[in-house]
Amino acid sequence: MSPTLSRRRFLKISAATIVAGAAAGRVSSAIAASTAPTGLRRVPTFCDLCFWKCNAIATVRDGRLWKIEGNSNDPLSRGRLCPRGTGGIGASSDPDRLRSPLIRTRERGAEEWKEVTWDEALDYVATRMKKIAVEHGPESMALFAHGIGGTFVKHTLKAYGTPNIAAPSFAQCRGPRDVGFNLTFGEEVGSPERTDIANTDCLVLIGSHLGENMHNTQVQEFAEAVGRGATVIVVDPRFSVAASKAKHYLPIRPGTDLALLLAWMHVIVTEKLYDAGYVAKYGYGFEPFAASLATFTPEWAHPETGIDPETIRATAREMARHRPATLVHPGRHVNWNGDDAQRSRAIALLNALLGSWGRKGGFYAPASMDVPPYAYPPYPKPARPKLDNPDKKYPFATESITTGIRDATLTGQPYPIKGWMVYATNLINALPKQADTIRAIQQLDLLVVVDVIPSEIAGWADVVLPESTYLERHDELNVELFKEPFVALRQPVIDSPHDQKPNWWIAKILAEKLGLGAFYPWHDIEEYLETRLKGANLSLAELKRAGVVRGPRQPIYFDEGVPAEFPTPSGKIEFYSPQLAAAGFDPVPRYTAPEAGPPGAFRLLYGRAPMHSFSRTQSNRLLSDLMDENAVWLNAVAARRLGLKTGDYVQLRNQDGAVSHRVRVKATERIHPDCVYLVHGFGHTARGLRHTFGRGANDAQLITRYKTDPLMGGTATNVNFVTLEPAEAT
Ligand SMILES: Nc1nc2c(c(=O)[nH]1)N[C@H]1C(S)=C(S)[C@@H](COP(=O)(O)OP(=O)(O)OC[C@H]3O[C@@H](n4cnc5c(=O)[nH]c(N)nc54)[C@H](O)[C@@H]3O)O[C@H]1N2
Ligand SMILES: Nc1nc2c(c(=O)[nH]1)N[C@H]1C(S)=C(S)[C@@H](COP(=O)(O)OP(=O)(O)OC[C@H]3O[C@@H](n4cnc5c(=O)[nH]c(N)nc54)[C@H](O)[C@@H]3O)O[C@H]1N2
Ligand code: SF4
Ligand SMILES: [Mo]
Repeated sequence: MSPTLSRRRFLKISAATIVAGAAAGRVSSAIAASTAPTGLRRVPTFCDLCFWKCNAIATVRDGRLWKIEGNSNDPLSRGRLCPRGTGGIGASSDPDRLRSPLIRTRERGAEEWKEVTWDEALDYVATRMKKIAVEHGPESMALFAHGIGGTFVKHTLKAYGTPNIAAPSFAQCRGPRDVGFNLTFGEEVGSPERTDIANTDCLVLIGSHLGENMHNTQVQEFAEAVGRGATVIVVDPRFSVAASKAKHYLPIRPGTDLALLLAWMHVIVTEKLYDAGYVAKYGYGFEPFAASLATFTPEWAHPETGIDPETIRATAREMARHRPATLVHPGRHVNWNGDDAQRSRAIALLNALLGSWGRKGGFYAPASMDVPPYAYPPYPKPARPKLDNPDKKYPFATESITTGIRDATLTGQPYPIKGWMVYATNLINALPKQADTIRAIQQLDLLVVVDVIPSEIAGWADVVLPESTYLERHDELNVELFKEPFVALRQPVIDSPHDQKPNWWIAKILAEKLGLGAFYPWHDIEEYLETRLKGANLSLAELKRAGVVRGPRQPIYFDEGVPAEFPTPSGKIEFYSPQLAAAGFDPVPRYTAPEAGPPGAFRLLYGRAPMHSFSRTQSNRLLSDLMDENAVWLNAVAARRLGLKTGDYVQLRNQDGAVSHRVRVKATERIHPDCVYLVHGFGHTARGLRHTFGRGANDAQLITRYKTDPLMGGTATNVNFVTLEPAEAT
């Protein structure tokens, strides 16, 4: 059998010859060094500083981690890591790391612990999980897990019998986008996104702040697109790094993007600038959709968005001029205002008018290698269904809703949740309304946190399990669904410095202590990986050496023979959505103006800085050297009015009285006067994070309200408002 490629749903398997030979050839010079007597070792692995999973080569000199670089055979990193990836070695050497398992000695949240052995810690967890299963049923234990490292913990919890497993990447991030695209094309954009930035002639970024959002391949392709003269249109209330590269920058009033999208589509439809052949062939319900746009003129959108009608017309025409190689980027973190799935659907529809789905320079059709899953025994069927979305209240949710599990924990309905296992997600900073998270935690019989540092969520745990960092462990294989399919290996580069353990070991030993050893027929992780790889006719030895094995490039556009299939109910691109109509929602997107805040208050917006990931990297000394606190962006005119200047310290107070740590002002013309902006991840409150504790302001503390997306349960968080108060400089 030769390794095969599969394209989810719609590409026939084609005989494939693997390009591992080339891979091995190219990486061999790197790997040759691994046997050198100088003490220099080079070990391929993949990055974990974010979810892009770039392939990398780490160098160890005299037993110490020295550097980490991109693997030149990697289609994702293309040989270059982003600043976070390069600084990843600081995760291993972080002096604030968790060192051994801990059991709480005082009340929850007091952050006082005793060190215990792994045996004691996992016995403690297993005993309490068994008690929960007996007294309430295994469904009463929930798992929150984010990232590929959660694979084995999920496996253990499914074997234990719970269906309640969720990650913040759905309701707090890309869920509305995936739902909006699914309703329109029958497919999601995925991660890595299927955006063909490499070939686009016109890139439209609506809030996606590439360049600050450092998802590697996209940023590299964006830079290249700018270099070759592609038109860039950026819509953002903040003059982002991306905006500085734009031909057209539209400083939109926050929360009004759907009005702009409707006006753009109005222009494209009324001026007949759309791809009529594509729409006729693949579209469903175009007429009622087109009719619904009649009143959404640029003049109508102007007072809403603050964008003048001529700019709306000029940008719509420019997009149409470059079609189908125009890419209106779907964004990623899109839970902004509560109408987010509908706004994302409008983005999907605009792309549909431009004919960019399935086309070069638009959205390509990704493929992955076919690496069969490990043949485990079947999981027990939970006695009760998952409870995050009871009675399908959010009918179009495609994944579990973290905040739904939290709500059930608070109310005990539809059934009680008594335990949380938390793997690699800082729920205190990732979920809106911290107070609800903390109240829910107080109702639990058991909170277990697996983390690498003493994070905020670890601070509330009964048991803290210290994990080896990604540079010290194996993980599940990365079988990527991408432009070029590949399989990648994460493997230990160095040993863990203290008593930390990898997730697969923790999950396996816990399963054994729960009497679920039958779900771990493999002896160690290498045996597991070898078995999976054999199923694809690949070898672990090869992957250990090369890090990545690539499949040959497949057709990725309709023009190259990819069948134009749209797995919606109509089998077509749904301009008008009968599914939405049947569920009582707008079948074509409609705009509602965002609610205004209290007088004198600024809408709180937040985003990314190139050198940090979420709330996970601020204690990494290499990355904190590059940025060790955030600043609050404030419009320069508003700053003058308030008597504030750049560098002044302020506290932010929100509409409900929540107050931030002190933070410096960045007074700038580069932000709309209606809003202020913070980089997420600063303002840590966990005392064990000695280096970063209290530095900067924490957006999560100020997000005491959210609006729920009625289609899919996303928690929209750009609905909080703050005022600024002077704070002491020391
Ligand atoms: N360096 C770094 N890169 C990352 C991450 C990281 O932690 N660090 N995280 C990754 C992940 S998981 C995600 S989801 C992405 C998130 O990154 P993206 O999906 O690119 O963006 P968002 O976080 O939604 O949006 C932030 C931008 O939207 C603008 N914005 C806010 N409100 C509005 C509005 O009403 N209208 C418009 N048009 N714009 C608005 C803000 O000014 C800001 O520029 O980043 C990814 N990349
Ligand atoms: N206020 C606010 N909320 C947000 C966002 C925001 O910008 N602002 N962004 C939203 C988005 S887009 C997303 S995707 C989510 C992200 O949500 P999360 O993924 O929860 O983000 P982090 O805050 O980075 O939390 C990651 C946790 O994992 C730990 N960790 C890091 N490496 C490892 C490891 O190797 N093993 C283990 N076991 N643990 C590890 C970190 O120390 C940290 O405690 O948050 C969402 N929520
Ligand atoms: S984008 Fe940066 S942080 Fe994310 S995986 Fe790639 S190198 Fe690592
Ligand atoms: Mo995200």
